[in-house]
Amino acid sequence: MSDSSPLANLDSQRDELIRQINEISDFAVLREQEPLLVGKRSLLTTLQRTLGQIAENERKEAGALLQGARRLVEDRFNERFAELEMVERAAKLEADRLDLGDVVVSAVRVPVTVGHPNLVASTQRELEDVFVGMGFSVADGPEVESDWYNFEALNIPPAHPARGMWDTFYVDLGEPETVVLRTHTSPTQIHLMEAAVKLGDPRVHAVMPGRCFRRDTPDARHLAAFHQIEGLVVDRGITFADLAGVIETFTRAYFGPTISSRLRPAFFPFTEPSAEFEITCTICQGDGCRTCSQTGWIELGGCGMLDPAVLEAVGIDGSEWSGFAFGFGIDRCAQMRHQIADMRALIENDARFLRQFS
Ligand code: FA5
Repeated sequence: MSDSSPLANLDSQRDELIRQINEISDFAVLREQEPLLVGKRSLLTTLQRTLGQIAENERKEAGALLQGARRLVEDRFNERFAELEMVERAAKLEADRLDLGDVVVSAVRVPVTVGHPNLVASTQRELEDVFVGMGFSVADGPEVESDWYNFEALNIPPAHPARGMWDTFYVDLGEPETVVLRTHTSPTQIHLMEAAVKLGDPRVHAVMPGRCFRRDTPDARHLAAFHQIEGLVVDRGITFADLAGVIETFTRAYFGPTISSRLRPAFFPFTEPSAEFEITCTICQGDGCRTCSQTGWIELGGCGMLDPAVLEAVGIDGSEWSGFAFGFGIDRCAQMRHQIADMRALIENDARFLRQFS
């Protein structure tokens, strides 16, 4: 090939093109450079066009040389294309795999929380167990009551000052103050005694847990919607000693032998005599704290012997039958058993608090 031939530098031009191809390490760049390296705008295509300027006797050989150079460049280009395409695909797969990995990892990292009964519900069940163990059955009553069940049958006539003991939510059904959200579980006593009388045997030995409502301002030991467990025994020859024995047995069974309890004279219109039932405050162990208003004692409930007026209201002969009743706060029991300084924690749904009792 003469020095003046357009193909005089073909070998070095071919090597330069192969060097450029080798240098490219990015698939997108290689694709972008394709027209310049091996395509229509490439040096080899330009040289192809110069073949016409070469003397006819040399043209065939020149064409073969150019063809050989093109094949080498194109082979190297195709190899590099395949290499970089593979690298690109592997990177994409790796990115996809990482995405999936994240999902899997985050799914594993998120702790699986399993639900469990609320502390008040489990306390209610424990209290029921204690009383069932003492021979009581478990009954249940409506949360919406007529004025008669919540007050009148319990010896609290309209306008009686004792109504002030319970700040009541009324249900507006047209006639004012006739339907209430029950303020205590005591109306269930009336339902049970009525049912027993209907069956012709006034004997009852039952506890009645349930939700109650009062217009009480929530504080460390009060909620507006709370729970009580009512107890009722009607039989022949029941005395205050039976009541005191049941309360003492319950306290030891539920709170353990280290908790002291005491009965203090009190007034409830539906029991006579009546008492309030208190236990040592478990938050301060009796020293006095905010929860027990510095008294060292926490009131759990009220109790007493059934008032003859109540027996009469349900048609039970008070000269033949007698009985006692009690009503405790279930939330208050949970609070004291688990030393919860503020009862409002029971309804705040703070998972960190609730998890302690799973
Ligand atoms: C009564 O409700 C009577 N029915 C109890 C009773 C039953 C007396 C049978 C005699 C015979 P008292 O209002 O004191 O009583 O409430 C009893 C208990 O319910 C309280 O000691 C307390 O433990 C709980 N309690 C009352 N109000 C609330 C409240 N707002 N939040 C949480 N617990 C309460």
